[in-house]
Amino acid sequence: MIDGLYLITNDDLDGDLLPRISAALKGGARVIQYREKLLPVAERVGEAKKILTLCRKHGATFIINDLPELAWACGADGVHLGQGDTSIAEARKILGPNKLIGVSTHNPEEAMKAAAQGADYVAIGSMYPTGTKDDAVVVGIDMLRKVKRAVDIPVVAIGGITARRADELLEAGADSVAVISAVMSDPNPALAAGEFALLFNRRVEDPRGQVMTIAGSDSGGGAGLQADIKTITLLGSYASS
Ligand code: TZP
Ligand code: MG
Repeated sequence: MIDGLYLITNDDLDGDLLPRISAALKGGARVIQYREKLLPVAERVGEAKKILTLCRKHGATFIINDLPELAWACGADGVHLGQGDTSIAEARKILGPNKLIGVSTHNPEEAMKAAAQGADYVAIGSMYPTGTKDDAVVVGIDMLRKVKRAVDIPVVAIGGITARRADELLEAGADSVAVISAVMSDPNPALAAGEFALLFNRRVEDPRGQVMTIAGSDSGGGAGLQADIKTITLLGSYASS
């Protein structure tokens, strides 16, 4: 299942990758992609299995970047392929019909091709300038709208996304937003992930319960009934006063 906050890992320079992922999952990340380019592949299997265990604990989806063989070896839910990686057909042969295959795209043509070849979701980026990927080209939010119109599989927006910017991506139709630095480089990954996760509550079909606030009125909207109602709504509940 690809929706909500999609967190991609970065290089584990400080040796604290697992606690950071665990915190992000507690904050509400729904998908974790293990994107490790430095460690020898044989050493990635053990780390990937540990991340898988964390994902299972939180009911999150676990995706491996680049390598279908690694996804298969560690029991992940799927693989994410770039335009120059293994073909979708080859990945499908390795992973079988039930695993997820995601593909990085940059325009509707690439997205439609990926969908026709059996991709389960596409990523489209870069939405904004990013310092995380050297060769990322900004395609912008209008390209997200075009890709969303072109395919009927989930569309993940990626590249330079912050919690403040995510709002307009959700409005443009993103099913999920993928981030690295906004969560992995934050001193508090749980809080950072939580900020994103709250944004997706607007898609909850039925409010999660009803909450009545008993408070004074603050016409500035920073406190009182007005602030409470905003908070309750962000939490996905139905507010009354
Ligand atoms: N693919 C396109 S942009 C990007 C990748 C992997 C980097 C995303 O990182 P950040 O820090 O969220 O901009
Ligand atoms: Mg790749």
